[in-house]
Amino acid sequence: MTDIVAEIKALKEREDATILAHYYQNSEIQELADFTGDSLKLARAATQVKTKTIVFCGVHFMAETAKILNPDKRVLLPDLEAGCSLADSCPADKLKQFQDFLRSQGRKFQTVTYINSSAAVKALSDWVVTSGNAVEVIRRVPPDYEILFVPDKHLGSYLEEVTGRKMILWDGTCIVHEVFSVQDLLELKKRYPKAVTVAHPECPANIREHSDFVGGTEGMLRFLGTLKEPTDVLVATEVNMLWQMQHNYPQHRYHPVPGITCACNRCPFMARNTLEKLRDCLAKGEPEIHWQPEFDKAREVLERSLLNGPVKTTVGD
Ligand code: CIZ
Repeated sequence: MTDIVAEIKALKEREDATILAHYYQNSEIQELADFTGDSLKLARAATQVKTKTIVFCGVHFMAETAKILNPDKRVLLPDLEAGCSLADSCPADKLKQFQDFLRSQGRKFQTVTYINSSAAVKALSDWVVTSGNAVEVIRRVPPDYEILFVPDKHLGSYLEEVTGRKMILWDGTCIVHEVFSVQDLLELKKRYPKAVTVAHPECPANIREHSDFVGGTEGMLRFLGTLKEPTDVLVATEVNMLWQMQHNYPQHRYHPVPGITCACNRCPFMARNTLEKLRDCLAKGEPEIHWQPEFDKAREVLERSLLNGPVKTTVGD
């Protein structure tokens, strides 16, 4: 065990803390976390935590969600600047303006919001979805309502295809999934003709249409478990996911699909969390996510959407 890992473990004991880490965190952080998962799994895990403190190794909206679901716990995020391009693409005041405009046109709609959004945006929503429960939640929207889907237009268009529900789509994208190069994917397919391709639904349609499986990170892991033979797998999602794949299904060989401008697809926001910052936030008890007035309304929406009953249908199932 390296010195810093030993330090973090000792501080975790001292501070009575649980470490939750998203699959897009670097491997050292995932390795020492108590729970790893996608947003849905981690949001649910956050409600089961027994310790007084949760350290959320992920991005801001995820730590905020953990706090909203656990008002009495102290929730720490190693770097407060760990943001999200999707959340930034949909400011609450712009969403409110657009909702008011639709209402002024007499449109009857419900707002379905991807979890990659601020609490203020969640508070303006009817539903919050993750890549793991979006299909199930969209089936709960009454058929006589239109759906305003925010903020990810690619995930929204994928959900339109899967559910057959036409949606009004917000014009937001994830900077990581937006930049996969279809040319490089086709090159990789030539190099590994027997490979299967898995892509996240935040990818544009030109990547999804060349993929054998489209789904969130938990869905991807389940899919890999169904492959009978050791297989070459081309992966179009954040590159740290490969560690989790390798960890769970070491029999396959994983190849990241590169982005247009770089050799890998690493989320710069997720990468802001490091072992050093994790140690320091445990030692100092900050940065901490503090309760905000909009959390009360966001909590109602999150509980209704994420915690009510078991998830039966997931993206990619
Ligand atoms: O839902 C999540 O955690 C995200 C952002 C991606 C995924 O599919 O896990």
